[in-house]
Amino acid sequence: MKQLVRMFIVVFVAAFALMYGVHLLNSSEGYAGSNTLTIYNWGDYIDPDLIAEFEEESGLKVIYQTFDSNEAMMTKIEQGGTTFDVSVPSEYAISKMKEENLLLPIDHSKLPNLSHIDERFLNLSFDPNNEYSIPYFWGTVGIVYNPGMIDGWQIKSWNDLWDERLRNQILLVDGAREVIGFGLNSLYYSLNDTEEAHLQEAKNKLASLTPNVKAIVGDEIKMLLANEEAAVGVVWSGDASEIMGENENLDYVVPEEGSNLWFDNMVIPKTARNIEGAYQFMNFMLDPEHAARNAEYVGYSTPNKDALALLPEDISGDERFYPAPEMTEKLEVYRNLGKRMLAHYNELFLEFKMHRK
Ligand code: N2P
Repeated sequence: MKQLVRMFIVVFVAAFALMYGVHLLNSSEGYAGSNTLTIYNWGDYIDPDLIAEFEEESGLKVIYQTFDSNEAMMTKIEQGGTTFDVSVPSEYAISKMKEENLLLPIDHSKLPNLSHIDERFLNLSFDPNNEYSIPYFWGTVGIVYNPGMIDGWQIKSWNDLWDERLRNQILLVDGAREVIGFGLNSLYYSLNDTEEAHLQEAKNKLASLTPNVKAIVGDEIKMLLANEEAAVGVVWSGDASEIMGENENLDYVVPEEGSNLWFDNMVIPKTARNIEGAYQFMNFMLDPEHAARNAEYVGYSTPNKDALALLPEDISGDERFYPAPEMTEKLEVYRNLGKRMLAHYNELFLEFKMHRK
């Protein structure tokens, strides 16, 4: 009997220890030991072969998680409980995260491959001297469209989207800044406008676009447009380039009223556990050969000048995706409008989405 009790205690203690261990692992999401590196990136934003190669080269196991908007990413990091070692916010999010003390400063001496980045993408106003962020991809927001599905019509402007020939033909990227931004741009306001009257005007104008909007979608927007499920999409440039690689009938335009120029950069969140690993990964991605392969795979534009030189001419010479500096002059970069105004943009976007239902 005594033996039975002892056995029971041993089993009980072992089960408890196991449960406690599982709890410890779960309580800090993503963290599974010092030989791991946790990356939090946009969906469809890396060539998976590069992750495998990095794991082999570094001996680290990569835990890879994705997000589909800056807002979702920031909320998750702000809430805590995560151990992301590297993330890839856009410029206004970087500025906000800096303000909220969510990022670690970056030691450039640990990134010898930073020398491959084109100066044009360094030292930008959202992060002077790249103290907290390292360029990953850049691009524009625009309209990808299928002229064959709309009688050969060449779309040129945001205002074209309201044309009744586009009934139920438009797919929109699921982004608050993007949608409110083009609403403002269609009225010739800045996409950083904070005047309430202008924002309400944009909201009402967007509400009147509803009959033309087929859906607001995430990364599946590429598949839907490539399969000709809709004639028009409001997308990030790199998505357009990928769609056009799948279906030659499509074209991409940055609307004449103006649009967004964006920069996504790698950062080390304050929550990082493997800082050395984060540097190793960033330096790996800055290597020209890796950056070129990544750009070719995901379709986005690389800020790495030595990677650009390795890309085939039909990619690097395509002005729709590698516009010359004078072509991007009239475009606007999203500014960090402050916590309250950014929340207000999100609300307006949510109201627009509800209005559709
Ligand atoms: C990739 C999303 C790119 C984000 N799926 C543009 N900032």
